[in-house]
Amino acid sequence: MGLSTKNLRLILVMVVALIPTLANCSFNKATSNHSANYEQSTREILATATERMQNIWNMKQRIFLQLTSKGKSPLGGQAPTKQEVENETYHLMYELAANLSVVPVNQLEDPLLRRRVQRLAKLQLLGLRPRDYEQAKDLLRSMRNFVSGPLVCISEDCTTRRPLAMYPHIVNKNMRAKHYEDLVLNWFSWRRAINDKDTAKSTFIDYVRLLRIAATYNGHVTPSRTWYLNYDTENFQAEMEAVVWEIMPLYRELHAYLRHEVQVTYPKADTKSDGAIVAPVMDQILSQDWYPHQFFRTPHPSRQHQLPSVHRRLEEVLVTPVKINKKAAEFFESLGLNHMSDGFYDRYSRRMNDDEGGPDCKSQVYYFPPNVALRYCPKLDYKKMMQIHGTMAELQYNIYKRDLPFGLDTEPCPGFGGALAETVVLASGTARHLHRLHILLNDSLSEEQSLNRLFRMGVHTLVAVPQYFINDKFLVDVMDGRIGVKEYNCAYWRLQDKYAGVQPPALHSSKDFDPDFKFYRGMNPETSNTKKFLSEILGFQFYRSFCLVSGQYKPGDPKFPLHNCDFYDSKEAGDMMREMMKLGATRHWRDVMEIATGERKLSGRGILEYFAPLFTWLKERNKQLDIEPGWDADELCRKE
Ligand SMILES: *[C@@H]1O[C@H](CO)[C@@H](O)[C@H](O)[C@H]1NC(C)=O
Ligand SMILES: *[C@@H]1O[C@H](CO)[C@@H](O)[C@H](O)[C@H]1NC(C)=O
Ligand SMILES: *[C@@H]1O[C@H](CO)[C@@H](O)[C@H](O)[C@H]1NC(C)=O
Ligand SMILES: *[C@@H]1O[C@H](CO)[C@@H](O)[C@H](O)[C@H]1NC(C)=O
Ligand SMILES: CC(=O)N[C@H]1CO[C@H](CO)[C@@H](O)[C@@H]1O
Repeated sequence: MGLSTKNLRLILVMVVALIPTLANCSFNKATSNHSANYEQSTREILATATERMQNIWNMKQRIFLQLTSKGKSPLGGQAPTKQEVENETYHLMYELAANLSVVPVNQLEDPLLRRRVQRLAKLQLLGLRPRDYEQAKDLLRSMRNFVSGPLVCISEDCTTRRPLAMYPHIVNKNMRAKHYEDLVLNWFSWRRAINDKDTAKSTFIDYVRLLRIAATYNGHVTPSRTWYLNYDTENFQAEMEAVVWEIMPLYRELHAYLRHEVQVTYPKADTKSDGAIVAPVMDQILSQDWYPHQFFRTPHPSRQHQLPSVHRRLEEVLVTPVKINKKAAEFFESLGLNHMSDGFYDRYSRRMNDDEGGPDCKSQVYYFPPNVALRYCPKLDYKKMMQIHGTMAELQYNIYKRDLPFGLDTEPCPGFGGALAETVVLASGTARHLHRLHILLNDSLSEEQSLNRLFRMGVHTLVAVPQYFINDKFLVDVMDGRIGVKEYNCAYWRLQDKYAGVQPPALHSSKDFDPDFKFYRGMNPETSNTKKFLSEILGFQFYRSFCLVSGQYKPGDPKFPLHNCDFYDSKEAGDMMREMMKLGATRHWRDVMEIATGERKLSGRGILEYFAPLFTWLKERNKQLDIEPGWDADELCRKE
């Protein structure tokens, strides 16, 4: 394929398409006749594309059936490979976007058709020319390898031991580490391993270059418009930042308390008395959110206030993974959503092989309308139990949106489905829900236990959210040229300082390149930090709404706090969820979120109300300990 084929074809098609308009430019442009013609030809393009998409879905279905039938191919013949599906999808989306980009959208009268064209005519990486697209995939593969490739030799000890991967090996090591020196050593070892000869940095630079090219194809002068494509908002970053500041008072209290714990445990973690927490320790804090032997103290550390262990009862009650799946599916049936039939479990629900996905395997949802399918992780514990509720939410979403025309059968913006899933994950983990499942005897925890649980949830959520934002902002500011190559690293630390109170473990310079592994993971639009941020924030907003409408959250009533809300059985919540799912991408995400929240903007309100008791406790505790929340910027990065 020649370099400029796409552009050349674009120009040709454009000229042809413009002729009727030009011939009649002195007349009212919106004559119904032209729009009828445009609509007609647009529908034809889309019909052909839908056929090709149907073909791709069939390929996916064959892959699913083959994967899950122990090698036998139930439909006969060799199933296609994942690469073939990817290739077909790429070519379809790429050609289709080119064909649709010349449709005069404003002349289409049918709003649904207009929206389909708008969504399909602009692409992110898929809009790159074949050669660039291949390179983008290679770069993403390299960056994935930074995270999970066995690359790291700690203390140069690779003659006797296998090299380690950041995830999961080093993350697990850090979780268990007891000495500050080890945390720091691991921190440096990984960065040295991936950025030897500037590999990490130059990979990142190459990738950003491609993101910029993708943006020019969309006609976006500001490249981040393409990165934030389906958020369809003038300055989406500003909206995210506003949320970060909204929850900052809570974050600062948690940060101050954690810093105090750091000083007690790791006197050597010299914070230069500016109040920031050292990055390797902050990483450990995040990895220990649910770890029973964490170094920081929960609000009520004594044994009697520990969270009740649910593991044994969970195994007794839920017995098999299939039973967990059915219980999770039942949650949605109780809301009045789809019933998952026996036919579904027979044909479209399959267990992952034991060797697949490792100890922390994640269930997968397949979408090949008219069918949807599930491959589930056969593990049995509290975390998996909550996660499978999220997976079932995704399955429900796919069932509702599969009737929409191709192009609109997606979530309205990346992370929206994740936010809906988050609500059910939150509900399923409450004492009230575990009591309903006969796993806990009581439907509420004691006040002390409750606070301990909120604290762990707080570490899990509140420490992660600013990191999603920082990683996303760093990428976008580089992409848009607000950060120049020479200042990458110092700019990164300025963001860490400003939004999270985190600093490097030693004086660093612009020669280093220090982003963490989640930064690289977020380079893939499928798993972007933007998407994670939105799922988390919007998830709490939805949760609050579902809990209010179901009467399971009554502000001011200590019997019905938001953090113990289980909206199981609430038809009102179910109606909202169904209505949103059924809309797919037919409307702007703000219109869709408004159905449940009555609001059209991201807000930290859900998070703030959920963690309100923790906030109160932290403020009092910090006062008692005479801890001043906040930090001052220290110059810990130098230009060289
Ligand atoms: C231009 O549009 C007018 C009004 O719809 C129509 O009557 C006329 O035939 C058109 N002329 C050409 C050249 O298409
Ligand atoms: C990828 O798909 C295109 C268009 O469908 C096809 O022409 C090409 O041969 C495929 N390439 C590979 C490597 O499968
Ligand atoms: C795009 O247009 C070309 C030329 O009309 C056609 O051959 C091709 O099938 C179209 N592809 C899609 C996906 O619309
Ligand atoms: C359930 O917990 C509440 C609050 O801790 C307590 O008052 C109540 O006695 C407990 N009920 C049972 C049956 O243990
Ligand atoms: C409203 C209008 O002008 N309709 C005309 C569009 O063109 C067709 C022929 O292609 C006419 O039959 C319609 O009357």
